[in-house]
Amino acid sequence: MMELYVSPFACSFAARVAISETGLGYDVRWRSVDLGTHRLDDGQDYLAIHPLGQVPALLTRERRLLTENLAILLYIADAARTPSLAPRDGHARYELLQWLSFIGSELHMRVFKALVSSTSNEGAREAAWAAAPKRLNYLNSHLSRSGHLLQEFSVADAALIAILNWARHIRMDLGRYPAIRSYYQCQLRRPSVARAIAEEMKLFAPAAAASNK
Ligand SMILES: N[C@@H](CCC(=O)N[C@@H](CS)C(=O)NCC(=O)O)C(=O)O
Repeated sequence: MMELYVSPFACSFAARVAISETGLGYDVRWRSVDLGTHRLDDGQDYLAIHPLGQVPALLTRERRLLTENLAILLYIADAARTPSLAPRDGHARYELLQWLSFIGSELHMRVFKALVSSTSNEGAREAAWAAAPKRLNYLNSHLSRSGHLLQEFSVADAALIAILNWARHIRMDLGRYPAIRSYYQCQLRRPSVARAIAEEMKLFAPAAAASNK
């Protein structure tokens, strides 16, 4: 059995969508991480598992720890032998890696991280807003020609949806990027995404209540 370390509406949301797409849920033990205290729901110290304290992390079927969204999403897709979720060869494989890398570095780290974090300073926020249009216009232009990042829904879409979930929270106006907005609205209706949102909402409410105490 795999163990997936997640936190509601963090970038680990992508792994939840991927698990739902593959039907591997029966083989996953979900471990909820409090990113404020770095404790698991049973009080265990998460830093002893992943020293960076970040989610997602995955204890694989082989009992080896994998970190980084890109690697975890590929592991899940490969474990399920679902080639459309992560093409195994040819140019599509490289395109998948290209988009996963773009989402992880250019969108998550360069733009969204400073905007969602409550501890980032004004300079970091300004730099993030300044970096946003070039990257979002590039993505918008790609999505105006295609309903998915690759030819079909892939784990790169799962990763992108996890990031776009934050747009409303940071008051990013997706109306300026109509193809991204309609892509996101369409993805919200996808059963795996709707299911992941419902599951994370159940985790989110108690976590939010605890942090307000
Ligand atoms: N490079 C990592 C980044 C993961 C990451 O930043 N996760 C955030 C949640 S979206 C996190 O765990 N933040 C808490 C922390 O850094 O302490 C990946 O791609 O998986």
